[in-house]
Amino acid sequence: MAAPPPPLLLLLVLLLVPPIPLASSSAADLAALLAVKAAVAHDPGGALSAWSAASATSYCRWRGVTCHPSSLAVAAIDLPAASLSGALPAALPLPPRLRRLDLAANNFSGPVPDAFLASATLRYLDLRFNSLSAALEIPPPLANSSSPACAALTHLRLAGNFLVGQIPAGIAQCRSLRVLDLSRNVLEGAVPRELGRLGALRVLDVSRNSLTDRIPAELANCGELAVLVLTNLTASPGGQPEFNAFVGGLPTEVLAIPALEVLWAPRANLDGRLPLSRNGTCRLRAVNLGQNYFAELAIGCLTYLNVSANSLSGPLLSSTERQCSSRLIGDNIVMQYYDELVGNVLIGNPFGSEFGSIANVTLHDFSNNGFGGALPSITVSLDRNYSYGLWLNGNMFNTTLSARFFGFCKVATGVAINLSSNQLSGSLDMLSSCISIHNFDAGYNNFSGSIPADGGGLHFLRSLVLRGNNLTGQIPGQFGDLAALEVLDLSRNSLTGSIPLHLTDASHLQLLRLDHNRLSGTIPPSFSELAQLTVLDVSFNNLSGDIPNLRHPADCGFFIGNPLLHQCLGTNASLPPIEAISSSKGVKKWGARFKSLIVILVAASTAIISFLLVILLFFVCERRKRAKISNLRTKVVVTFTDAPPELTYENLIRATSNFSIQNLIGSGGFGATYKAELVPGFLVAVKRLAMGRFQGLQQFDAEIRTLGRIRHRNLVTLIGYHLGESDTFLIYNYLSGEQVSEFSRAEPEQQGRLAGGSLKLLSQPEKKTSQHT
Ligand SMILES: *[C@@H]1O[C@H](CO)[C@@H](O)[C@H](O)[C@H]1NC(C)=O
Ligand SMILES: *[C@@H]1O[C@H](CO)[C@@H](O)[C@H](O)[C@H]1NC(C)=O
Ligand SMILES: *[C@@H]1O[C@H](CO)[C@@H](O)[C@H](O)[C@H]1NC(C)=O
Ligand SMILES: *[C@@H]1O[C@H](CO)[C@@H](O)[C@H](O)[C@H]1NC(C)=O
Ligand SMILES: *[C@@H]1O[C@H](CO)[C@@H](O)[C@H](O)[C@H]1NC(C)=O
Ligand SMILES: *[C@@H]1O[C@H](CO)[C@@H](O)[C@H](O)[C@H]1NC(C)=O
Ligand SMILES: *[C@@H]1O[C@H](CO)[C@@H](O)[C@H](O)[C@H]1NC(C)=O
Ligand SMILES: *[C@@H]1O[C@H](CO)[C@@H](O)[C@H](O)[C@H]1NC(C)=O
Ligand SMILES: *[C@@H]1O[C@H](CO)[C@@H](O)[C@H](O)[C@H]1NC(C)=O
Ligand SMILES: *[C@@H]1O[C@H](CO)[C@@H](O)[C@H](O)[C@H]1NC(C)=O
Ligand SMILES: *[C@@H]1O[C@H](CO)[C@@H](O)[C@H](O)[C@H]1NC(C)=O
Ligand SMILES: CC(=O)N[C@H]1CO[C@H](CO)[C@@H](O)[C@@H]1O
Repeated sequence: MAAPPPPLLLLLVLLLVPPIPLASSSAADLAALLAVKAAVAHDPGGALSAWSAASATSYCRWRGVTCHPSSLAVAAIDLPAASLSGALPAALPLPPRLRRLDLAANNFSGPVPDAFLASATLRYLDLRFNSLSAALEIPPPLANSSSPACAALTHLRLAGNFLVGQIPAGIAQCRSLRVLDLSRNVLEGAVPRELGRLGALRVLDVSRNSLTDRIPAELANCGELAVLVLTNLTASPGGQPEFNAFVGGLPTEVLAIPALEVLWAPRANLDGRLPLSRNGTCRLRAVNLGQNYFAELAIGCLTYLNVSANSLSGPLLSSTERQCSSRLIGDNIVMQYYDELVGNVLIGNPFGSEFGSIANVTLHDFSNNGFGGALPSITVSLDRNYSYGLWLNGNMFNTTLSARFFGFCKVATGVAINLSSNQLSGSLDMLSSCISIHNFDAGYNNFSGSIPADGGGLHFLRSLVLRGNNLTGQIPGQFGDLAALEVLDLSRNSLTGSIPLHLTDASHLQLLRLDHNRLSGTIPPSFSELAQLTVLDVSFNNLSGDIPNLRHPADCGFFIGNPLLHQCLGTNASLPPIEAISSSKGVKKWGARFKSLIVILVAASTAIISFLLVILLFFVCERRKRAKISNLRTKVVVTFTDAPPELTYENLIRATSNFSIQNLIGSGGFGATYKAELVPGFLVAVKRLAMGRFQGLQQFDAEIRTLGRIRHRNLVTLIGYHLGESDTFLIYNYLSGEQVSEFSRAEPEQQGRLAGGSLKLLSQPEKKTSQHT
């Protein structure tokens, strides 16, 4: 309870602390601090244990509290990640001269208190990753204040809460805002055009909400805007998925904001042209518009460009007309966003780890579009020590490799190229001119001729994938000279001759696939010396002789289809460890023998212990696996009354193409809605709730409660739901246009009853469940 401080105590404060320029504010400060304390229901870490009326005289020394240097006025409260929880009352007061409030990563609930956004002194407000709910409202300015509400606020960070309703247009009053982060909430409606009045805005992040509508061209008035994040796909497990689905294209004016450096909007349902102007956007460095419907493109000076999986077609023309630095110009906050966004999207991407740090890499991803014709000659202007990654896979390029195409190899420190799944043909000879190549994937094309032997000069080559072409001739032994080579995949060609012995000198080889060729002869036994070789696939050739003893357990499937090859004996459990081999090779002095005996003994006992551990681990894992499998089995759809038997989890996933954007019919109020045709003529609308595992029930409940309120033209009666570990959705009857208009003519009362009816069904479920196994 926010008890006012006892007057006696206050008097003590006044007497004991000698120079108090703003004595009157100290009472308000103390009251505000104690009100925060009172709102905290749980403080398992004891973060606020010293916050008590008993030590009121020294509140400036309470944990997390910072006072202005020359007064008792509280300037900052910093209690991030302090394990605090409790409901913040809407009327929670703030210390009158507070400039910074950081309560991020706690578990506060309730609304964003009015005073937080009404304060004329607060500059930095960070409430990210709490459980705040309700609609966000900008209150009128505090009484007696001459300045508008939130006039001083530069950072407003509310990501990772459960804020609902629309983004309030009133945020435009917060004239000083530089960073506005509203991501990962359940906000719906449009991005308000009033945001264009925020002249100082540098960062706007609205990703992972349920926003719809057009991107307002007025945003272009935010002349300082450097980072614009409309969607963000990489969700951590249990994190909130992306439901923003906008309408129309990106306004040209927004793309032309001179300060804009990072534009992030993958799978945002955007379409139209992508007018990256060649003139004005030289600052633009990172653009992710993957999985949209853009159909036309011009490339600026982009350090990161991702337009994979759009509808782009025609020839790909490079249009970098003038030199611009590859470096980001922005301040720390821009760099931070760049690292976070680009870094995250590259996790798990085999090219991503190629160059170590993303700081000195330019990446262009044009994959999975309809580009055709000749390979582009891309002019990248790279600063010193920059590497270059280029994805052109999954297009329809149909020419040969040319010297012009490899032009960037001369300026880049390292190069990675993915050309897989095109219709390229001709020889691979040009490849040897790209000395800086690290990673080259030209699989599933129609390259022919032999593999260039001077590839032995590509000393940085780490991964070479040429599978699924029409290559003939022999495997050049020169690959053995490549000390960096880790992956060599030449499978599914028409290679002949034997496997060169010299290949086994590529000591870092991890993966070697030579399957589905016409190789003959024996497999060099010295493959057994390659300590890192985990896959050696030579299946479906014409090899003969023995299978070498490999360091890693041999998978007999990698040797089948070679009728003359001796029988595969499976794992290599009998092979002694490397140390034992090397010492037995050495000079055979008595001491050395004794040593090797010890080594063998130690190795043997280690092996026995490891064996036991492995068995133990196997049983533990097996139990886990079983538990997991039984979890997976509970993909249950609960249905009401007389829902047809086709209404199963499996069918829903299939009928929505795994919630593909093609089936999206709307988005808003807690999630996105998809149309699904379960059997011909039987349509349902599936509303997938935007939430992680923790918020699940809470939001599910809220959805059921607000069902009556929500007017979605395609939602009428709830016929079932699925409440799963990672995914929850509601299933409604899908009404055609006619039925919808009939429904909207119904009396409000009737609508209420309809929703009430669904509710009742939920609470007394005469339900049947369909089990998916
Ligand atoms: C946060 O608080 C809510 C109650 O407000 C509770 O249901 C939830 O479990 C808490 N979450 C965590 C992670 O502590
Ligand atoms: C994007 O999502 C990733 C993964 O959840 C997260 O780490 C990152 O902070 C998000 N970035 C932005 C700018 O929202
Ligand atoms: C670039 O500038 C030139 C003249 O400076 C102008 O003619 C052209 O239209 C501009 N291009 C774009 C895409 O803005
Ligand atoms: C481009 O975006 C897609 C998703 O839209 C992602 O899978 C891919 O890894 C991205 N490419 C790069 C080079 O980051
Ligand atoms: C390559 O594709 C273009 C269309 O993109 C087509 O006009 C041309 O005939 C094709 N060339 C070959 C050799 O297939
Ligand atoms: C990037 O390049 C600059 C010089 O161009 C160098 O100082 C810096 O160390 C490089 N960083 C990395 C991670 O390679
Ligand atoms: C170039 O970058 C690599 C790492 O990417 C670094 O090890 C090297 O020192 C850099 N060289 C120069 C000249 O900056
Ligand atoms: C190249 O792209 C294909 C998809 O078209 C993908 O399967 C392959 O893993 C990519 N290669 C590398 C090295 O990333
Ligand atoms: C592959 O190239 C050869 C000529 O080298 C040609 O005869 C064949 O038709 C091409 N195949 C495809 C699928 O384009
Ligand atoms: C491979 O190339 C030969 C001619 O070099 C051609 O006859 C054959 O059709 C090609 N195979 C494929 C699958 O394109
Ligand atoms: C397989 O190799 C043997 C010699 O090792 C040869 O006699 C035989 O003709 C080859 N078979 C095929 C189908 O090439
Ligand atoms: C200086 C001034 O405007 N003071 C006013 C502050 O607000 C209260 C009521 O909220 C008035 O009583 C004061 O006169």
